[in-house]
Formats: sequence, C-alpha cells, structure tokens
Amino acid sequence: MGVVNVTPDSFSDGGRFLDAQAAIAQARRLAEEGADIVDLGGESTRPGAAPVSEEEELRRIVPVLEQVGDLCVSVDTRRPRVMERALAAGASMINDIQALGAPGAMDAVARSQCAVCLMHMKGEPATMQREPHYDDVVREVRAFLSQRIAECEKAGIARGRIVADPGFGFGKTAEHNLALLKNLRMLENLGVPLLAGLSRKSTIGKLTGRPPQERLAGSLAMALLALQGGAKILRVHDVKETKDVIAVWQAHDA
Ligand code: HH2
Repeated sequence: MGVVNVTPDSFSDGGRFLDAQAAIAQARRLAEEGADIVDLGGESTRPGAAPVSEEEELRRIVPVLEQVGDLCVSVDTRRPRVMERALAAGASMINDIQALGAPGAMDAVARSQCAVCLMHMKGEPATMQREPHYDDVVREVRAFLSQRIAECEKAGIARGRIVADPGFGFGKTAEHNLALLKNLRMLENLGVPLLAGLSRKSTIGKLTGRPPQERLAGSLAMALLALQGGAKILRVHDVKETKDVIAVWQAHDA
C-alpha cells in the first residue's frame, strides 16, 4: 500500500502532493512501482495535527480520486460523508484510523461492498502522544480489534472485507510500538489480514536519530520485521524500495 497524502502538514510528505496534479502523478508512480493499493489521505493524523473541515477534506481527495479510477485506491478518512463520496467516486477501500468509530461510519461501509481497514488508536491525534498508558499493549490492542471486527460483522460487513491494523504510533510510545511489532503474531488469530504502517514513523527517528526524510533504511528494516510478524499489507511511502524487501523476504520464506 503506497501512501499519498494530499495535505499541507503530513509529517513526512506534507505539502508535496497538496496539488491535485502532483497527487495524481504520485499515485500513478507508486502504482507503477508496484503498489497494489494507493492510500489517499486528505487529513494529517500525525501527533498534534489539527483536524480539517469535511469540505476541505473532500476538496483535496475527490478530484484526485476521479482521475485514478483505474487504480485500487483506499481512502484514509474518519468521516462517514467522506467515505460515501469517496466510494461513489471509485474508492475500493476505506482506511479508518478510528476503526469506523464515528457515528454513521459503519453504516456507510456496510452499505457498500468495499474493503475496510480497522485501526487501533488510543485517544485523538491532537493529544494521543501525551503519556499513553497500557497495562498490556498487545492484549489491549488485540481485544479492541477483535471487538470492532465482531461489531462490523454484526452490522453486515463480512469478515472477508476486513483488514486489521495495530496502529503504530497512534497513542503509543516507542516501547509500545516495539512490543506490538515483536508480538505481531499474537494478532494473527483475529482471522483477518494484518496491515502495518511503520514507514518513516517517529519510533524509527527515536532509534536512529534521523528526521522523517532520512528514515528509509529504518523503514525498510521495520517492513521486514512486519513481514516476519505476519503482516500482509505494508503501508509505506517508499514503494519501490519496499518491493525489494518483499522480494528478498519471499525468496527466503519460500
Ligand atoms: N498511519 C498514518 C496515517 N494513516 N492508516 C493506517 N491504517 N495505519 C497507519 O499506521 C497509518 C494510517 C500516519 O502516517 P502518514 O499518512 O504518513 O502521516 P500523516 O498522518 O501526517 O498524514
């Protein structure tokens, strides 16, 4: 899954693809590099990010979506109306960091046949990194995802449409993220494919001392660890390089 943030303030590529033509070109480039899914986001959810209005989110996303209808596109949003508009404009998947927690979000997805990614987050982006606490991060994330999957199924979203994501960096310290990565296999028996989003994240910065633009090597190491932990979808900014990691890992795993 290749990331295209149509935002001015995303932590690693903010402002680069705010212009629709730049975002369309980047989506096509990532697909050519081998991304099976392009994840389009119109709202930064980095720690401390300010929320954008629904109109602004739609204004950023829809024109791009309309031009890349031939690609498999997921839309990274928490808003039911954005979900509906995105699905009408050709999106194949909804990627929700709030796991369809907004009123109406589950219904919006249930009414379609799209795929959906349910992600765990503790708190809200504006405040989530203020001393997050867990008694047992792996168990708590697992319990949350298990419950959300059950609720989705009850609402009519078949299990085969669902992907689960522990939400690295969303209300989690570096230690929490590393514990989740090390124990990713414990999430496998949720019975849905696992998505991991570690690309350029601050845990890599903490481990290497490097700013977001210099975290490629760290991101590739994280990608390999996630694959070894059973992740089936990697959400990344650097598709070409990550495809090489996958090729090496697949040969080794064969
Ligand atoms: N991470 C980000 C955004 N959306 N979605 C899922 N499912 N999993 C993730 O780990 C995830 C996500 C944050 O990264 P990015 O989009 O690069 O930055 P920003 O939120 O600043 O736009």
